[in-house]
Amino acid sequence: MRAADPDVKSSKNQQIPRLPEQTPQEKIALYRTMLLIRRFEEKSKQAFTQGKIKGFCHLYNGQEAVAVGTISVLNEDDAVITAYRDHGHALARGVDPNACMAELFGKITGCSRGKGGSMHFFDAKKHFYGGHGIVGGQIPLGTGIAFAQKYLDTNRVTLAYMGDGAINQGAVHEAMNLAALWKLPIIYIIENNEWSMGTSISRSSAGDPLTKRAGAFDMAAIQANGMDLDDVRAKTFEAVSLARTESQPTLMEIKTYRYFGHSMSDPGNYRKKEEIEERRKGDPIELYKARLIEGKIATAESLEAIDAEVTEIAQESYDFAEKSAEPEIETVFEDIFAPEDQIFEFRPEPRY
Ligand SMILES: Cc1ncc(C[n+]2csc(CCOP(=O)(O)OP(=O)(O)O)c2C)c(N)n1
Repeated sequence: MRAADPDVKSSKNQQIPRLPEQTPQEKIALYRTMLLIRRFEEKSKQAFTQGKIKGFCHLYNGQEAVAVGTISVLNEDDAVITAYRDHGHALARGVDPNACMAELFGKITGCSRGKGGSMHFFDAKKHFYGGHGIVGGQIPLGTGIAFAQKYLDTNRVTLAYMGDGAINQGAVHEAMNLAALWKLPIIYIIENNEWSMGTSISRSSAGDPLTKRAGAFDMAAIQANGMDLDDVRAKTFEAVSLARTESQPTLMEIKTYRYFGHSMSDPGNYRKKEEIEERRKGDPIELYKARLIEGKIATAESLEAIDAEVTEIAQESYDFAEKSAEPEIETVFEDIFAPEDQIFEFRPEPRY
């Protein structure tokens, strides 16, 4: 583990496994997932403008390589928890695009039965634990999941994402302290897109890089380039290996950029068009596409066909959401308490 700051401890374990070589099919599949997220969100942007999606809608455009790269190194039963900018993480985790779009439309077929909306996607079967609207609120929850993973000897790990603004929340630091103290298998991922609503990072956060914060807890730290899928994968793999083999937490900072406003209702007057245009030149999907073509892993034509396929999936999800029913009024009283069989079982001897 490479420490991003001299004050931050590196792992003592020299036996960190190497990121396995990917087959061409696996690489193409990651391109497909990034493009699916992009096309899905273009469709949701359109639906919002048409008034079919109500409430908030935070787009992930520009940040796709973060969710896809990080989640690609997980096992299927590892946990993912994130903030309200959650469409990309859910789709990367394999949540059904139809259920995601239906959730945006507030329909009963949605992944949270139409009661969560854009900020509260959820799919326990995929180990995707939200979608959370309170800035930083998902971090103590994710830490609790990692605690349970360790306590129950599961050998699973948790990825807990937050924005660069969330790193200043007190609860984030309380959670990181406990994770370091109890050696929990969690990776805290700061998606640094440089903006917290209309506030630039230079006006919100002291200390650069943000991974310096890990030093206070003697926690490993690492940075990645969020516009480069391969870099995200390699760095996340290091952190995940450390969590799985040594049960040690890591703080990751992934540098990225969002192309649209904070949410669909934000005209984004706080930054110049030229800034966005400049950043679009380093688009993670275009970069990866060029890499696939240059490496003769795929042809431009085959990638065009993938584009057509995922564009169709996005359209189908829109049609599915449109046709689906609204939740019945009685459902408002459902999904409030955990079902009996999901209640956490305490063991007499704690294992942390
Ligand atoms: C505790 C709390 N305070 C304030 C807000 C209002 N709010 C919503 S998003 C946001 C900015 C967060 O920015 P960041 O963490 O960088 O995430 P990003 O939107 O860039 O993904 C704020 C202040 C909130 N939802 N929760």
